Amino acid sequence: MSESNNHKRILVTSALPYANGPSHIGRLTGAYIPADIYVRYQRLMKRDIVYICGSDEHGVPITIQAEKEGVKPQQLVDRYHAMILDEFTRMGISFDHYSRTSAPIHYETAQDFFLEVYEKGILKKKTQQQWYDEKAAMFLSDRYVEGTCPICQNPEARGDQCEKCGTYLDQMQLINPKSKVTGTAPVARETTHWYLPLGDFQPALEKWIGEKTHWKDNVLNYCKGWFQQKLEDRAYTRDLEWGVPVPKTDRKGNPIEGAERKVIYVWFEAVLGYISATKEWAKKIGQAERWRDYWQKEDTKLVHFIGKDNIVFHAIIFPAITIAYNQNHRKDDTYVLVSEIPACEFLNLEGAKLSTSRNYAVWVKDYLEKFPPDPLRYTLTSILPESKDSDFSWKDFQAKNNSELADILGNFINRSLTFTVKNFDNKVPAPGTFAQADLDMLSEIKQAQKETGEFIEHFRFRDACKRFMDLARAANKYFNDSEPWKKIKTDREQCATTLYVSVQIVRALAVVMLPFIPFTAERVWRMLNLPGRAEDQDWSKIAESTVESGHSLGNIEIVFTKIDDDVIQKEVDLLNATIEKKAAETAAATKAEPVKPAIPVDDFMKIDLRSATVLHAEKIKGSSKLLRLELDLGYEKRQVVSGLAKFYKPDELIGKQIILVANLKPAVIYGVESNGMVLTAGNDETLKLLMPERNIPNGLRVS
Ligand code: B3M
Ligand code: ZN
Repeated sequence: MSESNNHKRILVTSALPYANGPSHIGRLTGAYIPADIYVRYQRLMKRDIVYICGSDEHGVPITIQAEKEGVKPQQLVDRYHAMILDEFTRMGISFDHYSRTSAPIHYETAQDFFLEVYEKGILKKKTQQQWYDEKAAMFLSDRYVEGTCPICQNPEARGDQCEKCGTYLDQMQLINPKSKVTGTAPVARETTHWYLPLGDFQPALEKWIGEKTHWKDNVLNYCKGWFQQKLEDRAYTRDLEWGVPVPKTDRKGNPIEGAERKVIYVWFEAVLGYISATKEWAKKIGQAERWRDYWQKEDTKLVHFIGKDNIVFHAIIFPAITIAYNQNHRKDDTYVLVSEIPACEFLNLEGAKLSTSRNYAVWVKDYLEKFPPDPLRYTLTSILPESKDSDFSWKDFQAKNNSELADILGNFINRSLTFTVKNFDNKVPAPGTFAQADLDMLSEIKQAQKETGEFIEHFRFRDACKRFMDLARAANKYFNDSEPWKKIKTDREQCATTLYVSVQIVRALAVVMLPFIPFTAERVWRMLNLPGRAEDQDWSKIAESTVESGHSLGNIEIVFTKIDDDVIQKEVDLLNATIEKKAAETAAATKAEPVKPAIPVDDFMKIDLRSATVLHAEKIKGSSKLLRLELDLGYEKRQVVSGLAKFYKPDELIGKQIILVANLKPAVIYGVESNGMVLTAGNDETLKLLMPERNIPNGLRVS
């Protein structure tokens, strides 16, 4: 997987976070912590690397939040852009440049890509139905409409994507759509958009991904799934006010009919944000054309760090747009395709799903008010959801801080340096003859440096983190076994050797820990009183470089403070309080209806409930609420009329098993005879059919 040898330079991107709220640890985990480790390591390897990111400031996630907060979208993104950047900075995420998609240079880039594919005739202009909210008088783009996912039945799938199963949806596929704006059921109305015919690019994409045999399974499996379903046309534009406008004229000045009030779909421009941010970076460093090296030279390794919900956009959509752009284009203005997509799975919190809307999260700014950044970086790295979802718990955080960072790493650094300062007049002593244990320890430094580096190159950050901590483990053992506190009295020379070797380990640790816990690394570097910064060192020379005998050490401080149980308990309580508050709110919102007067059990036994399967369902003419169902009760067939039309499409009911009140007197509803009643729960908004948990024979008596 490590292709660095074939590449002259590396461009690393982290997903552009929506500037619609503060960051929580889930956001931090997927795309930023691992990227930052990778980048810091590559810098130490002296590779040509640029790390790019920025705020994603368009799309419905922004406008919905702006409406919620009662501010203009621009005000919203200005506030959160600054806040998110500040949080990243304080967590030590070391972007070379952090831009934003409302920057003029981004508009230019996004419009240039649109025009390139538009003018080549690749885009298809089509008039199709979209969900329209009559009350709000607007088309419901993307997250403005929610409904049931046709694939996994998640009732809260969004108009663009189902978060639960990851399916990239066309909003018209949603079952029981509902407007997020007014809560009403939308109607289908025609509108015209430009579509990218993804299907036309499928052969090229399949061939290209076919060569990426080293990619992570999660990414490859997602892609395979989409290819199997066949890629379809995807709308490149939206009916929205907020976003990058569709250009009104092409590059020759000819008008583009129908461009008014249309913007480019956020995902089709946000991915180009990586390019515009690189352009901005190049300007910033005074080499305006430098961005081309990273985007337009084939020996660039482009690495996208993302969360799994963004895979389709980085592995299919962005490459498709790029292939479309490059087609029959000047050779000196074509773009590279992504080389690596180390996508992460999701992070859970104390065994439950993180949720911004329920405020069930650990917010970065809250965390930073109480703890330093490095223990969180370390904990998140050690539990990174690299191949499956993982879980953050405060207890685990405490254990990682106390038993690993403080007891192993911090302890070794402190005891070895303090001992040197006290017994050798603050100076690194001259070593005597190296015994086997000393030599073994010195070669462990080399081994740790090599293996940690290899893990990072292969995007195995958990293993890398463990490997670097193993060096500290080995160092502690070495220090214990050498017993310098005894040797100082019996064999001063051997004691000096142990301390000399220990100082070399501390130095090596400062560099090896840097990608993971950069703040601590620099502190340790200062304690060693070495010139420059830890981040300026050369990773590949860690084992060769030494701190000379006679060198004076700096001020030795405790590097990690232990965290007490009660401090951790407070955090756990805070999360529990959030859950309880939400539960109380939900309970209050669904106030229990009063229970009806008691009846003798015999009365209940008079009701004959039976299982039945829906054989056929259709709308009843003239009614918007009623469906006519034909049911199979095993021993007979029945016809019933039920008020399900608002909640279920006839087709989706066929084959479903339901529970029927089988001995109701027949009634005629809308001219159709109904012989029974289907059991449902919920109100006019939330109605659901009751169904057996698994299939049972039809006609079974239910009690
Ligand atoms: N803003 C989604 C997200 O924040 C989206 C990523 C864009 S990457 C180009 O998860
Ligand atoms: Zn789904």
